[in-house]
Amino acid sequence: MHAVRQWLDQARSVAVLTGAGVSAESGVPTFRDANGLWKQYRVQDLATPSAFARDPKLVWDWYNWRRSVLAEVKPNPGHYALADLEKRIPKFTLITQNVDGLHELAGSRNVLRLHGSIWEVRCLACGHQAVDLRISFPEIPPKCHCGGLLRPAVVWFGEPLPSDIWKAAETAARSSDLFLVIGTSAVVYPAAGLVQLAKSSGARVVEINVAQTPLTGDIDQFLQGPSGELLPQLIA
Ligand code: BV8
Ligand code: ZN
Repeated sequence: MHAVRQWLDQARSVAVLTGAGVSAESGVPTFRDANGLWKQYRVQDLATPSAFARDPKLVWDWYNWRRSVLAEVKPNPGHYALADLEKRIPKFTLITQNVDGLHELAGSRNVLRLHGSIWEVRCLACGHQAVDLRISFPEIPPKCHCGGLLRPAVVWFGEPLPSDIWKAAETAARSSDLFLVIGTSAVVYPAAGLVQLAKSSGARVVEINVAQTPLTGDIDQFLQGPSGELLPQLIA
């Protein structure tokens, strides 16, 4: 921990990649320990265009369950610590795989949302995209004012990431001298690939997770523990 604190003090540009683990202490189930109700589904079975085409109601039931859980939760000390860190480091980029919006709620400004937002919807017919905070709709699946079907404006498996956001994330990883990877199982690509990109560009890589991941053997420092506890200690 002491070494990482020193690296943070010396860092000119820091990039951070977060996953569902940073929201776990806010009470948001990660994908691995999702509510028993959805246990019989894998995220890859629900978060895909074909699942939505086959059964838009089932997919919306899942998203509405997640939105209703998220409507009750707050950012945790880990989110706030990252928002603080952003104010202290000359160049700081927060890259998140999460769609819950908790980083922004905690005050993070420069957030690259690789996988979109659960709080935005997009019309399949007219393409209109907007924030929609409703946790119950007049009908499921919800319809656009044009009559088209609305979908969650998130990136599903098999869908490309928004290219401008992905390019900004690559640039941030490549130009970082310290890369923090926090609360992710590092199995989803291309997001997880940012770690290797940072490493091969000369960054020091620090992982914060309650458990080891496929990355743990390849990085400079593994801080084992809940991010909601370790991050505030790191920036104290
Ligand atoms: C793409 C948005 C190409 C939706 C998500 C084989 C077949 C088919 C596809 C593929 C394949 N191999 C690779 C692929 C590509 C695929 C992929 O990576 N699949 C994986 C599963 C193998 N990727 C894609 O399809 C991507 N698109 O490649 O497109 C393309 C290019 C051009 C043109 C067309 C296509 C799109 C991927 C994005 C999918 N969308 N989410 C939604 O959220 O509803 S992914 C979703 O799952 C999340 O966003 C997140 O990214 C991922 C879950 O990962 P984590 O965030 O890490 O969460 P998880 O629960 O897994 O882990 C939690 C971690 O926290 C654990 O490590 C745990 O120990 C830790 N933890 C728990 N508590 C704490 C903690 N840590 C700290 N503190 C704590 N308290
Ligand atoms: Zn429409």
